[in-house]
Amino acid sequence: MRNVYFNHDGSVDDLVSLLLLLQMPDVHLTGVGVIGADAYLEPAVSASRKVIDRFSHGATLNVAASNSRGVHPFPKEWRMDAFSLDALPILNESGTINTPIASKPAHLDLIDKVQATAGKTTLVMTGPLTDLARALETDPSIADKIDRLYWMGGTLDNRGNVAEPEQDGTVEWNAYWDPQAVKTVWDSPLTIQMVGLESTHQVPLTPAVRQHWATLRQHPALDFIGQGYALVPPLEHFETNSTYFLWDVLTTVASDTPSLVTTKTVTTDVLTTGPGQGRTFEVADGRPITLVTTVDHDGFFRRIDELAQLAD
Ligand code: AGV
Ligand code: CA
Repeated sequence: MRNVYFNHDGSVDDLVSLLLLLQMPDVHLTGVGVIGADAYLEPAVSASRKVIDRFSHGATLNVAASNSRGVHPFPKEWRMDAFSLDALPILNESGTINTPIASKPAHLDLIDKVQATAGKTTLVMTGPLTDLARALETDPSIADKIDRLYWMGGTLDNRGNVAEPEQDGTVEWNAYWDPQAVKTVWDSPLTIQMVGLESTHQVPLTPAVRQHWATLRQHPALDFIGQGYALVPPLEHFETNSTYFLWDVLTTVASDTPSLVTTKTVTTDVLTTGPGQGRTFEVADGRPITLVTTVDHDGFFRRIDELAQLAD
């Protein structure tokens, strides 16, 4: 069994990632932290607890709420999705929540769970890196107990997904929310696998993908996935600022089934000031990371189906 600690930010693909992590036969999920970045914190924490109640096969876990604050807030419209996810009937059949809230904020919970776990822990993070940066600042020794970080964030091709004033279009949102946190993690000894926008472009949410999930809705986890992705815009005629990709799900599934992606080692750095702040870029003599480059599209979607059906 691999120990995994998951820190996410409550968007549709973050919660689907949580659900899938709970199905992976070789994963022992040791903890979950939620940061109020791309979602309001309360519904994101609540929905996470309900996903664990409904889909964890009885494993006991708790959910730590983050008190981290970002530099550049996410659009309110996107953050509202967590209220809808939290209200989905499939998460509310029992009317009660059993999974407790952890006693400490997410960055301290991360330290506690990593230190209390025998052997090493793999980190999967699908939001900003703020909680990890704060954890490393509080207790740098956790780096010795972290096997690897899988992070959804950044892009190395200068095609960002932030459409806001005072930035230059080269930056990915999770990096933009807290650029200094990315730099702090880059300056740490952790082994990093980055899933940036260049690979997630290969797995857009499309009407065909939605239709496929609709035909499988007799499986509760695929019903949840279909309901969740019904809240957000697919890639139809052309890509807009709001078009959804399977960003976090690719990161999570690739952490468990590496054969679905190809990777390359690159040396990189992070900008923390000016209109490109949060930009991750290649540079000779930079910090080595593993970048996911291509995805087996059909194999990826088949793996989601397989994992989700383990929740039946
Ligand atoms: O940049 C991708 C990250 C992922 O972690 N998030 C959404 C995913 O959870 C931010 C984001 C970028 N574009 C978005 C985002 C959009 N159109 N709607 C909601 N969130
Ligand atoms: Ca996310």
